[in-house]
Order: sequence, then structure tokens, then C-alpha cells
Amino acid sequence: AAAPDPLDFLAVDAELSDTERDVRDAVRDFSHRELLPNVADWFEAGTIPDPRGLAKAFGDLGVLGMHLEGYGCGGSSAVAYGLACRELEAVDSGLRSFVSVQGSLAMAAIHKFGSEEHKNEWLPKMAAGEAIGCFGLTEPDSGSDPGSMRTRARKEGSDWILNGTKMWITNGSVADVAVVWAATEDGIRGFVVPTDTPGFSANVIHKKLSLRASITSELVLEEVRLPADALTPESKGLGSPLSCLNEARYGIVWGAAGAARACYEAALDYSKTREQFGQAIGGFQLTQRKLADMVVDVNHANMAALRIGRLKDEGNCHHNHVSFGKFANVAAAQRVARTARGIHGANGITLEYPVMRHMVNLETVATYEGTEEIHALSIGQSVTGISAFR
Ligand code: TGC
Ligand code: FAD
Repeated sequence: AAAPDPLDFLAVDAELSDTERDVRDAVRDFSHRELLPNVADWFEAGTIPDPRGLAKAFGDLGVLGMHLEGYGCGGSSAVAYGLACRELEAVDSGLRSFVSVQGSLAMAAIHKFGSEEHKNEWLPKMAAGEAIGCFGLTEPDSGSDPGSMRTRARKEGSDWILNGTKMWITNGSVADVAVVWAATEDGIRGFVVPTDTPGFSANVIHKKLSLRASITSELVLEEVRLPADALTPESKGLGSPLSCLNEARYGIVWGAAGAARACYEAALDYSKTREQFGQAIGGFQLTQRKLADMVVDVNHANMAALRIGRLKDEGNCHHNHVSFGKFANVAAAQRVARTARGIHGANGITLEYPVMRHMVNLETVATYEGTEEIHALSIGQSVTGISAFR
């Protein structure tokens, strides 16, 4: 047998179909050409300078809502979509987030719960990157427990009036459309809110130390009057937004594997070229132990992502499978990023190398889409049958 490839030790990618490999390569090429040369500057600036241009480029690449069927969307397999997320997050978690929020949250919510009119109006232009969407679930006092939300939608004649504040909303201040979750007399429902509706405003959140190549905003809804048909007719209770989260969390399962791989590859490269005490630091036993730990984490993460992706394509993926992947892969990526940062010594704290950027991004990735604790509790509930959330 051939010796293992240091960059794909367990040959996980050998399990991919030709179509899946084509998607992987196309997204990897695009990312290396268009994103990697710029991402450190965007991160340093604390923003994405041209979000509309980036949305259009992602639309042309075909990754926005690529796993959704119809309405101008790609209709790809779950594994192909996961590979796209992996290759994007190998560059930066904020860039995968851009694609996740558009395709897996805003578009998926409209696709699952919207009317035919919502789908026809929004999905084709969102898939093309001509319109940007955001997804407003979290509030200042309601994060892990979204069922406690205070945003309210009340009926006035046939209109809906929305009041409330959403917090930490990716792309909120650059979005054309917000999917806003609000409590009604009939439970939590989703609303399709064009962001130019009077009473809707968005404020950029500054001073982030993580996910800096991403725009994060507060949404304020003050007596926002919407026509009756702004309600997504198929949404029903908290399970509706949670089912969208499963889609985005699935992308994170793959994305975290990409961030881990990028950090491992940077550390491997550095350990072979950086010399101290007259030899490459990769020749020290302590460094080799770190590389071995990283290889294991990266390959475990890729295997878990592929297995969960195959389950999803077979129609056998339960949301607790996704919790397993998010819990395991984000923690693995955090271990790899931290170790890789150490291997880079002083260089590791700069934006000249990707490792600390990934390391601090992963602090966000461990928090959003269900914190590490929330996914631990989901797995715990799944295996014991006992809920420990409250
Ligand atoms: P609970 O009573 O357990 O559940 C309410 C209903 O929902 C069902 N359900 C799910 N359905 C689909 N998918 C899931 N993952 C589901 N989890 C639960 C459940 O069966 C029930 O249905 P029914 O028919 O019986 O009513 O609800 P709970 O209030 O106890 O909360 C459960 C908990 C804590 C797991 C949930 O609220 C949770 O996941 N909290 C974390 C919140 C979160 O992840 N927010 C993310 C916001 S979006 C974001 O962060 C975007 S980041 C950008 C990016 O993605 O890149
Ligand atoms: P809290 O829920 O207050 O949690 C604080 C701590 O308490 C955590 O460690 C948590 O694990 C722990 N905790 C909570 N409950 C329990 C429990 N039952 N048992 C044990 N420990 C518990 N949201 C959106 O809706 N849309 C977006 O686009 C979006 N984008 C985001 C982008 C960024 C950069 C960030 C940082 C967040 C984003 N979020 C978004 C919000 C994100 O989903 C929330 O931050 C996350 O759900 C956690 O909520 P919280 O921050 O209020 O923390």
C-alpha cells in the first residue's frame, strides 16, 4: 500500500464522487484566487468591504443555496454543499458564514416555510447573489433559549405589526431581506421583511475580536407594518427556525474541518522550514507529537463530516447527528488552531499567517449555531432520553 498522504492521511477524499470532487476543486480554486489574498486585510479592517460584490461572486460560483431545489438554486447533494463549506472555511469562518446565512438560513427558511410568492420573489435573486438575506432569531436577552424571545408580531386589520430587537445578526446591515422570527398569538412564526420597510433599522456591531471578516448587526423593529402575506405560511413554532439551524450547523460540521485542515497544513509547512537549535522544529519529538494530534483531529473531523453528509443524502440525518458533528468538529478545530498557533511562535500571532485568525474565529463558531454546551446537552438528551436544558 502507498504511504499515507500527509494532507489527507486517511484518504477521506478518495470516498468522494467525481461530481463532489469537481465542486471541491472549483470552490478551492475560487477561494485561493479571490478570497485568500484579501482575507487578512478584511479581517484587519473588521469588515467585508464590498459585500454586494462578494455576494455576486458567490452567486456566480453557484454556492448560494446550492443544496436547495428549484427557484434558480443548484440542487446539489448535501456532501457537495458540505465540501463547499469546508473549502470556504479553510480560508476564513466569516466567509463560510456569509454563504451559510444566505443559503442555509435565509434562503432555506423561505424555501421551507415561505409562500410560492416569497420563493419566486426572493430565491432566484438570492441564489444569484443579487439580493442579500439575513436571519434574525437571537435577541439581546435570548440566545441559547430562543423560545424566550420578546419580539412580537400583532395583527392590526389584515396587517402585521412587528416590534423587537434582534442581536448578532450576520449581514443584518447589508441585507435586502430579513427573515425575522417573532412570537404571535399562534406561537413563533417567521416573517419575510424587506429591509427598506419603515421602522426597520440595523446597526453594525463593532469591536469584535473574532469573525472580523464578517458583518454582524443589531436589528431594530419599531412598529414595522407588514402586509398579511409577509407571514411565512408554513412556519409553526420554535421547531421551524430550529430546522433551519440544522442546515447551517451541517455546513459548520464541514467548515470546522476546513479551518482545522488549514491550521494543520500551515503548522506542518512551518515546522519543516523553521529552524532552531540547528534543525527544523518539525524534527523535535514534542513538535511531532503535536503534528500527530493535529493529523488525528483533522482526519476524524473529515470522516465525521462525510458520514453525516452521507446520512443527510440518504435522508437519515437526525438533528442530533448534526449536533454530534458540530460539537466534535468545532472542538477539534479549536485544538488544532491553538496548537498550530503555538508552533508558529511569534509569527503565529500575526495576520501574516492564518493560524491565530482561525483560532479567534473559532471562538465565534463554538458559540453561534448552538454553543458547545447546548450541543453537549442535545447529545446527552439523545443518549439518555433525559432533557437537562432546564
Ligand atoms: P424544545 O422544546 O426542545 O424544541 C421545540 C421544538 O423544536 C424541535 N426541535 C428541533 N427541530 C428541528 N431541529 C432541531 N435541531 C430541533 N431541536 C428541537 C422539538 O422537537 C420541538 O418540537 P415540538 O414539535 O415538540 O414542539 O425547545 P427548547 O426551548 O427546549 O430549546 C431547545 C434548544 C436549546 C436545543 C434550542 O432552542 C437551541 O438549539 N438553542 C440554540 C440556539 C441557536 O443555535 N441559535 C442560533 C441562531 S442563528 C446563528 O447563530 C447564525 S450564526 C451564522 C452562521 O450560521 O454562520
Ligand atoms: P447565552 O445563551 O447567553 O449563553 C452564555 C453561556 O451560557 C454559554 O456558554 C452557554 O453555553 C451557556 N448556557 C446557556 N444555556 C445553558 C444551559 N441550559 N446549560 C448549560 N450552559 C448553558 N444569531 C442569529 O439569530 N442570526 C445570526 O446571523 C447570528 N450570527 C452571529 C454572528 C456572530 C459573530 C455571533 C457571535 C453570534 C451570532 N448569532 C446569530 C447569535 C448566536 O447564535 C448566539 O450568540 C448563540 O446562540 C448563543 O447565545 P448568547 O450569545 O446569547 O449566549
